[in-house]
Amino acid sequence: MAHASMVLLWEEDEMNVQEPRLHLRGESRFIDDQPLPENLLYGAVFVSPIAHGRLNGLNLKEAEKIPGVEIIITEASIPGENQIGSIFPDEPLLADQNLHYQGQAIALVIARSPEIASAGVRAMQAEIEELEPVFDPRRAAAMDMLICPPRTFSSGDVEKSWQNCSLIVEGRVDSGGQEHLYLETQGALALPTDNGGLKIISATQNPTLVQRMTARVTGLSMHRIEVEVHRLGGAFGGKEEQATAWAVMAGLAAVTLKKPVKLVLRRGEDMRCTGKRHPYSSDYRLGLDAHGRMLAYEVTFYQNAGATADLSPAILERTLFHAAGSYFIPNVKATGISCRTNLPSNTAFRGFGAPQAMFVMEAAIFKAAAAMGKDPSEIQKLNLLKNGDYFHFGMKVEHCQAEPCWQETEKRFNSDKIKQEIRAFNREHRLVKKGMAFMPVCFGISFTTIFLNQANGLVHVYTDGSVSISTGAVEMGQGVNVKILQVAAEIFSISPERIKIESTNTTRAANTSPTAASTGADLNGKATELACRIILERLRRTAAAEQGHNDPGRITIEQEQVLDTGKRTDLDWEKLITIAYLKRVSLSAQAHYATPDIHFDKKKEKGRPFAYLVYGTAIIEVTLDCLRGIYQVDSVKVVHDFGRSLNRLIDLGQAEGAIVQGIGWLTLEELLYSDQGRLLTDSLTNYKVPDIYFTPREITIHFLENPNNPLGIFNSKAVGEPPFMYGIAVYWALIEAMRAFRPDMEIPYDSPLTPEKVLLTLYK
Ligand code: LUZ
Ligand code: MOS
Repeated sequence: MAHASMVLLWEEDEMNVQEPRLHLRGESRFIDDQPLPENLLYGAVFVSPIAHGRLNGLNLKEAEKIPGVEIIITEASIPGENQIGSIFPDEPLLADQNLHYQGQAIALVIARSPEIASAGVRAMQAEIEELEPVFDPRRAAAMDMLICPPRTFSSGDVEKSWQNCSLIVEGRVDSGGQEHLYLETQGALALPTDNGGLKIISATQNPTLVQRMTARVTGLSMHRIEVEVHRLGGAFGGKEEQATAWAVMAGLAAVTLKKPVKLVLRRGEDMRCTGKRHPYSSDYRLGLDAHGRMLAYEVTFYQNAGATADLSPAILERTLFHAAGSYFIPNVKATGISCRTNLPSNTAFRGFGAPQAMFVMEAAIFKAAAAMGKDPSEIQKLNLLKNGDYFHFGMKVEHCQAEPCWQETEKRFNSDKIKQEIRAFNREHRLVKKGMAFMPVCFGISFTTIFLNQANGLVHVYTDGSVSISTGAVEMGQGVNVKILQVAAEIFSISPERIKIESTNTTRAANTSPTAASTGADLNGKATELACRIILERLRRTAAAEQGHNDPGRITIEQEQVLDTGKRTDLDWEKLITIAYLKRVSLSAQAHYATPDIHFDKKKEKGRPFAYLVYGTAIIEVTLDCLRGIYQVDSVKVVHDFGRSLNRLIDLGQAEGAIVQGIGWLTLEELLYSDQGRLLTDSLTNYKVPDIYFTPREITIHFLENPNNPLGIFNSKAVGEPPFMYGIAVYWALIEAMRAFRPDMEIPYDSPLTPEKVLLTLYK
């Protein structure tokens, strides 16, 4: 089937790009924009004002007196289990006696208006005995406050290798957290149903988790709880696990009162109460030979998990998988320690632990390069993964695109010339300096939790020839709905206008995995493909019978025409559907897809956890004002392996967005807390994200030709997360510019490199 049609689908067929258009124009309906049911009640949450302590009493009297306050729900009024932890049961929905972070939910006030609910919250008082909080992951580790036992992934023998190294560098590297800043804050609308059950409209990446946890907390069975998800206003991982609490609270209140309940967080609340990207503090030791070949790498990651497990163990696991970045190092020992601290529980965020690992690897390379007087890119290039290498977790490197991407980047963007120009510029300018750095990325695609790599798709063809598709994929602005629509249009060879992607709903797609790990289009697209093929096969048999033979192998459908041995018949799509219906042929199918051949042995810490890997290389150039510490990103130039892109415009948008978000993580975005664990940067006036002025002047992304990736949908490659890590180059580009101004400066290995930190470092 002509691939051109797919590109047209996007570029010319306006009908079918409604979703992104709505988003772009601000016309998407979020939870807060839903039409309001009658008798709607509103929730507000009373949260812990301290980071660590004991709750000795709660005074509800004043709040209960306020007219319009309907009920105040505490842990004592929970009918089922007060527990929403999914990896470990360590997370009560509403606090019991133990308070573990500022912002932890203690009680839920339900009232006739949002204002009354907030007034109710303000009127509440808690009797609290304060305990000493811990915020530093290393301190937590020293106190043995761990989320789970440490894990070590290793290959070769680092201990024996140090003696073979001609250079060993070591050090400590820190990277900060990151606020997701999805446009739509956390929220849910819960509606009681006739049968004593619930319908919850939730802004979640994980409708099945909301369903399961609401069942656990309310005591209802899962089949009584229908979770419906419309298009989200962004998520970035922030709604993989942490959309759950608010949806469960709304659901709990709705079943308790038998009335609809809405709970939507305000921006400040959302920023203060929900978790972020995990800050990491890490120690490494890297050994190299005289040429700069990396021989041994030992690294220990202290992950600041916050107060509960949430997804931290899975995130730490991905950190360990990506410890060596895009490089082959024969001896690796990577240890991950998930540390429990008195902060809101940190959670999934685009990259899921991999960016933190790769930042440490790049820091080690930078330090080694500085010690050897080499350009870091020499070491990077020399050590890139190649076919036939093994990852330290035992997976063989195949179809490797690390070197092709690197070489294409050098060639296409003439990196030698860029370097020369920067040197010339820096010679001529005293107070303004430029810098550049490379960043190769290698990112594994699949949930590292193997069982999550499954999806199902439900396809109905209606008698007018229109098609309805339901999967577990959640559209959050990443374009997964358009991609799934393309899959069905391609398999049936029909106009995309005939196809509708339905909302994500647990009644139509059961037992779903979160839309996460960049796998949404692959897993749900493949399930959709299988379901469409089942129906297509029935249609071909129907057409064969209609043609007077019984050889479905002769029948094809091309652009809505039914062909027999390549020749046009008088059947078209609509006629064929009508005939199939009259002949009592099923026009619906459901299919299940599970990624084949992935496995991991957690005892040996070896296996083949990924369906495939995504590769690419970026160059980032910056200009630094050495008097003020302010800087701009001049360009980002990338060669990226999209496989055979399913939709170039969507993929480009994902890559550009990820790159800018990655740059933000390493530069402007700084989370500051009071010494009592209160988030100080809880609004957009004091938490800076890249805006249109800070966005790189130029982002050029070249699509590497790579048509063969059978485990990606239609040979494409997953795109959501991998480009995030190109942003890491900005840190080293800035350091290069700083060193051009002050060669003897002490190099900071502590992200983010805010303008303030640049200035203080330059003039220390
Ligand atoms: N979520 C998850 C993820 O549960 N497992 C993963 O491996 C993963 N990877 C990236 C992003 N989200
Ligand atoms: Mo995720 S970090 O929800 O893919």
